[in-house]
Amino acid sequence: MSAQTEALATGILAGQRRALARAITLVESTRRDHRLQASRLIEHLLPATGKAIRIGFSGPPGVGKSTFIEAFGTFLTQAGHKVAVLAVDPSSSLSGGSILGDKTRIETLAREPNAFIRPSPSGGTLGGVARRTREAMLLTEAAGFDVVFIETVGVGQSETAVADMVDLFVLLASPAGGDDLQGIKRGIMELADLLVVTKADGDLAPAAGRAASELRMALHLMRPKTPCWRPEVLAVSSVASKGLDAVWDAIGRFRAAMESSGELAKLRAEQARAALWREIEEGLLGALKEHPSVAAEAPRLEAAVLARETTPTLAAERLLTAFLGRPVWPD
Ligand SMILES: Nc1nc2c(ncn2[C@@H]2O[C@H](COP(=O)(O)OP(=O)(O)OP(=O)(O)O)[C@@H](O)[C@H]2O)c(=O)[nH]1
Ligand SMILES: [Mg+2]
Repeated sequence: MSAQTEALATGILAGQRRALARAITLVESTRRDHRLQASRLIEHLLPATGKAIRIGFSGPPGVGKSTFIEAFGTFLTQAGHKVAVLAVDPSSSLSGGSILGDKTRIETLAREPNAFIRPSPSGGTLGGVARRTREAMLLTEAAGFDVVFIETVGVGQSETAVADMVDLFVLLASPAGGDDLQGIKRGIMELADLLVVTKADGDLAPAAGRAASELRMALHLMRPKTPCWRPEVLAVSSVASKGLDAVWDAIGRFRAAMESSGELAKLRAEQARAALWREIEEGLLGALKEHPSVAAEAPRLEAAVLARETTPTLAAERLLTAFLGRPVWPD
């Protein structure tokens, strides 16, 4: 490890925000030497990671994610926690990012000395964005943050990517309710360990209560993710700071149940294994596409598949043979 990396590691372990921010910049860099340096750094810091509770947040647009993260994050820092807020938003290069997209809503939290906020890395595949967020999470843990929030925008596969890196997945729902449960997809609902109905204040309070009951009924019909925890539904008001303590209490009970049953260690081990194989898949695909013989033959074979002169299977076999330098299907 270079002296520079050593100094970064020391700074991070001492909880220095500048060192943390610089290390995350290395993680997000596309430069090979930066990525290598970042990987060495994280490997070195690994023993200092893993102590935080990792919480994912998702929910439809406008449900109140930013406002909730601001209120809940501030609630926790005031209770003495160190809270890191990260995001997975594959569209952030276009939209400007989820959390910091609306700076005004996280003003209080951003000023808290015990909070660290970093918008989603931008650009690249969802896999690439998720990897950089996962590594940033490890760095914040090494820097002493004991609560990590990871926000996702409610699009496509990013919920699954976030659920694959957190201990607990929180789905925010609006008080609107409705027959179709506000369009929350069943697959997303099945990821949730905790459902939080937002805006339970003023005129919306009764609707929030009804939405919570509906969600509880819907949950009864679902297979639990883990044997040691039944997903719960809570109602909160971020603007009135109501119900935040109940959310933290549920998170604490979730963590206790997962830890004492050994499920948390199992989940994290499973996540690490899956991350390893995703890295291998991405790495292999990248190497394949850059391979000179593959690059030379790919356009012609792709055209042949489109013109229905050959099958995707055979074309893939030829490209893989060119990559490996030996037949994929030996006789
Ligand atoms: N009454 C009430 N309104 C809220 C509450 N939380 C959020 N809102 C309002 O709901 C709207 C959306 O809130 P955001 O926090 O921006 O929601 P979001 O989910 O981050 O939205 P996107 O980032 O656009 O997906 C804003 O007008 C908020 O003021 C709450 O606890 N009570
Ligand atoms: Mg938002």
